[in-house]
Amino acid sequence: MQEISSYLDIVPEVRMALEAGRAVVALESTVIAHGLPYPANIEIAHAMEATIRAEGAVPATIGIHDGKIIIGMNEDEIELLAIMEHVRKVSRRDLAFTLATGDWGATTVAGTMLCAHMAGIRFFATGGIGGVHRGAETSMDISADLQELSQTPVLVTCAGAKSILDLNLTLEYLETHGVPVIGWQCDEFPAFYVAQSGLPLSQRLDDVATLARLARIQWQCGLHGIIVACPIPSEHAMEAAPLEQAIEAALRNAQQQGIRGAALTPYVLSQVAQTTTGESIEANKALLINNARWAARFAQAYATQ
Ligand code: PSU
Ligand code: MN
Repeated sequence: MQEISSYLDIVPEVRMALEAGRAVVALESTVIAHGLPYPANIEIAHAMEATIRAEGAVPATIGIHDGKIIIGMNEDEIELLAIMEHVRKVSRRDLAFTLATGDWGATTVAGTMLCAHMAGIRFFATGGIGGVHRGAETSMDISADLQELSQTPVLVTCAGAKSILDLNLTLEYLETHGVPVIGWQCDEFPAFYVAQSGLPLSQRLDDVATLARLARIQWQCGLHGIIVACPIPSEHAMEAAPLEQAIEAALRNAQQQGIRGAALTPYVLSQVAQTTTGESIEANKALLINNARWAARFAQAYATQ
């Protein structure tokens, strides 16, 4: 029987950092392949890595190719994912399939958490998590990201979730499944492009030392994922009303065209980016870099605690 590690291809820089107990931050690849248009996707992927390095931590962009989970994709691999047409979107259910077929795969939040955990990485930066979709009471479309958070011990730094989702139901689901949602220097769940959602969080932290202590306790107690929700920096935040119009139009189009399941999130993201003519891409970039910076600081605080 093969070990898990025979499916992992951990680049030397990441391997050495992990062995030395240094700070490593995982990055997802679905945001590159399916979340943002070219060439913004590739610029942002590099900018996030550079931000993590500038904080003294090691980035590890995770993706799949040729039957291996790549932990620390190189520039060429990131470029390929960014331009390729047919990249599989890999959540938990897709991992074995993508490894078995040798396809290219971009990992979602769930897929990245799972692979990061296999490699021994505890910290992960992304933009927004998946969640409970609007209308989930009939469609049952609930992102596997939420289940993953309830079973895999990785801390996910994000800007909350997009209001293409039902954010209230998303928080309810997370509470039911025992996932802590920490407001990072904020009292409300952030709504991605918009700093506030009107939904209060009961747990707020302002300093990295307490956050690192919380993470250690969570994992020492055998508990699993943690969400740290960082609002988009105010100078890049968008106005809620036009965004809501763009989202509603995109959801109507999706319904008319019968777009459902795993294709729904990428479709709505691209429609919203088109109608907000690039403003949403700039905001997306700003919040991803902000999250990368904080995730690196959290990982550093944890490593040196
Ligand atoms: N939300 C975003 N941008 C993204 C995603 C979500 O604002 O790129 C991606 C993430 O990879 C997330 C996935 O894990 O979409 C969720 O997809 P689904 O709803 O099919 O689980
Ligand atoms: Mn879904």
